[in-house]
Amino acid sequence: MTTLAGDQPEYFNPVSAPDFLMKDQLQRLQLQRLKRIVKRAYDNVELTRNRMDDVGINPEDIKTLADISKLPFVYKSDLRDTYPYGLFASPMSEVVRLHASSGTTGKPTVVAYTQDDIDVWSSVMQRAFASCGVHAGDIVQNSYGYGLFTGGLGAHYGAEALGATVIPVSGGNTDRQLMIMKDFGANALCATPSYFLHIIDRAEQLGIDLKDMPLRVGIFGAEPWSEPMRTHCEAAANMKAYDIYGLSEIIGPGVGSECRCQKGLHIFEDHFYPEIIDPETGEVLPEGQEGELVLTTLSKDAMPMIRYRTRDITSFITEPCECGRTLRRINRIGRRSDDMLVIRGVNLFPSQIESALLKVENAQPHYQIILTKEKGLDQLEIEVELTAEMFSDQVSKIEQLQKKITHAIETTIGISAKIRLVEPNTIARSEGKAKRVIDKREQ
Ligand code: DLL
Repeated sequence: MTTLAGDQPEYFNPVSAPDFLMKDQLQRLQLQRLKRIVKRAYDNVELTRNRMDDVGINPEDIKTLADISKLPFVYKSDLRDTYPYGLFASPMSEVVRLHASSGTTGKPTVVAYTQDDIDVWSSVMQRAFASCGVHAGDIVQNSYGYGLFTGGLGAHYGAEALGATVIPVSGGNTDRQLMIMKDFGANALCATPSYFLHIIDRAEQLGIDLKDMPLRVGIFGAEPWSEPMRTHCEAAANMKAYDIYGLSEIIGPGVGSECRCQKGLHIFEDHFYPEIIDPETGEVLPEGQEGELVLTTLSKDAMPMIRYRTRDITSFITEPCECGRTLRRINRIGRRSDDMLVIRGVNLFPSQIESALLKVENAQPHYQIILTKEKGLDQLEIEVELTAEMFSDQVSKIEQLQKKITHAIETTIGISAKIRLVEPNTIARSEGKAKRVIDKREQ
């Protein structure tokens, strides 16, 4: 059992108490909330009512938690088709906040919150911080973007509710971030992992050793990242790096979070009911099998999501966690079913490149995948950035590195790739989610 500072078991902390409910208590609460939210969606959202009528199911048919599998799914496209307010279950007079996620094409998808929804969101974020070992009195530098993106305000409200001091710096202006981090004494940092990578690089260029900073905890999420990346971040700043998961459609950050065991993410199941399904057939998979995460909001009033298809691929971890939390855990989300690239018939996920690069000494996880077509055949080129140090090295050393990277990547992905080493700082840095793929095949 991990303990709080002061040697109290974590479950003594009132913030974290709901993480330690007995299984039957939790399930009773889930069922009670599920019945209420299904009825609310049926009564107030036309799309839900029509879909449920189509399959001949009524809110009264939900008698057990297992009955959830009888309900129809909701897809991202449903948010687009009912843009902007078509899935709201509350009148606008009760909606206190809107957020939106920028779609890759056209209109964003809009999400809504009542004051109660904002309070639930703050409470789950508070629990997420607590499970990563952030306490009242800590100084949290919040480098998630503020605005329509849920990262900034989600982390902000959670950290304030916890009693921490928030620095609402948002993303970008990295030199200033570093100055603030040092001068204000930030001991926790919220950022996307790719932005933290950028912070590490910039610190190195400026001759700043992050290990001398008071940073103790990083709360990283909003995009896939890997175990080797964790090791890299933790070593660079002598800190602990935790994974936090969430999505706007469900609430924002705070759907799930790692605890101090760093072995998977606990889902805050009293508010978000998770299922893992076969993305092809839609069937619920046996516990432990990998598939698509489907989430139901159990207490979100303004915009209930019943069986929302996240497209995120993961699996449940079946053993209980050493931290004592009874909340179910999922494995890190390494990929989405829709970010799979098919190259010459072989499936490739960008996160595989990150893992391969981090296995090669002196290679940097700054990369970009460029896809083109030559004579009808897919061509895969991967640009990988050199460090300033390597760049000034002998040609033979650079060639050696190129060979090692080529080998590491080809053995990971199983097809040949052209590796192009590029000058330091030539690949665009992200202040939020990294864009790793440039697909020129359709143009
Ligand atoms: O990214 C919410 C968030 C903000 C989460 C800050 C964590 C921290 P969206 O912009 O709607 O919301 O994007 C949601 O991002 O379906 C996943 O594909 C991906 N994602 C989020 N967290 C993780 C993570 C925010 N820890 C989409 N690991 C999700 C992998 C993640 N992917």
